[in-house]
Amino acid sequence: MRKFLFLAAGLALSAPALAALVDVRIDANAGAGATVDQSIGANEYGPGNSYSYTGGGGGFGGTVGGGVLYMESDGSNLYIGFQAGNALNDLVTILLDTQAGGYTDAGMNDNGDGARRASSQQSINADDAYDPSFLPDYSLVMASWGTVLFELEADPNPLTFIAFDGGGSQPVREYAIPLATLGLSAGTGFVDFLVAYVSDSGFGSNESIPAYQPLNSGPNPGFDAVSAGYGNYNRFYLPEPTSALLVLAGLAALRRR
Ligand SMILES: [Ca+2]
Ligand SMILES: [Ca+2]
Ligand SMILES: [Ca+2]
Repeated sequence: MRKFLFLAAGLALSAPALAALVDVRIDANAGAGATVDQSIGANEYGPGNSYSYTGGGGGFGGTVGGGVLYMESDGSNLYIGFQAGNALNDLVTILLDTQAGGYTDAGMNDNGDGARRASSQQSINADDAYDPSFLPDYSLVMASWGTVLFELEADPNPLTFIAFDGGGSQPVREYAIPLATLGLSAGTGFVDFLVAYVSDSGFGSNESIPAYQPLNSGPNPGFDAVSAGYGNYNRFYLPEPTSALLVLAGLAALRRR
């Protein structure tokens, strides 16, 4: 019911009120997931691979800013595909908001390794603000050495390790996360996310998915004490007939105007 009310309200609002939520994709095929084979096949992530999200910024060469993030789901897993826009030398940090509550950069601090640093800090010396509606619960980091999943925790606690895969494929990386691991269940809910790109030492880039002009148009935040932060985020809806039909009906009505 909470989601129904949110969707109904969202459809009634003008675009600027939703500016921080940039791209919304809806999984319209509950039975079809992706295949984790480090290759993006035709129609693997929705029709025409339309369950995709692009970014902005090129301070580290466009690996994330010129990259594409894909999502798919079936009854068991959330599938995340990433097509790098350039060499994957640094840490592609995908913050996932799947539950009520969550964390801010200012409230996390884990320097145990580069992936923990990127997940809890992004640019190491600045508090990188997110949109107030975006409070991530998990972080998936893709690097040349593989992919690692954490549950986020508040400072002074270390992040909770969940899983590691040592496959270092590029330019395409695919990974599956059981829905239950993210506190999700088949047929309900959505995943909000943003992607940052940070060096192992915590030197922040100006690249992000989705694009966020204040960050993307400036220099890399690097080791600075001030960052433009990540003011935008995206959403992927798990298949849920009622909500999906409601949104599609709303979009169709808008197109007819
Ligand atoms: Ca699907
Ligand atoms: Ca694939
Ligand atoms: Ca930070």
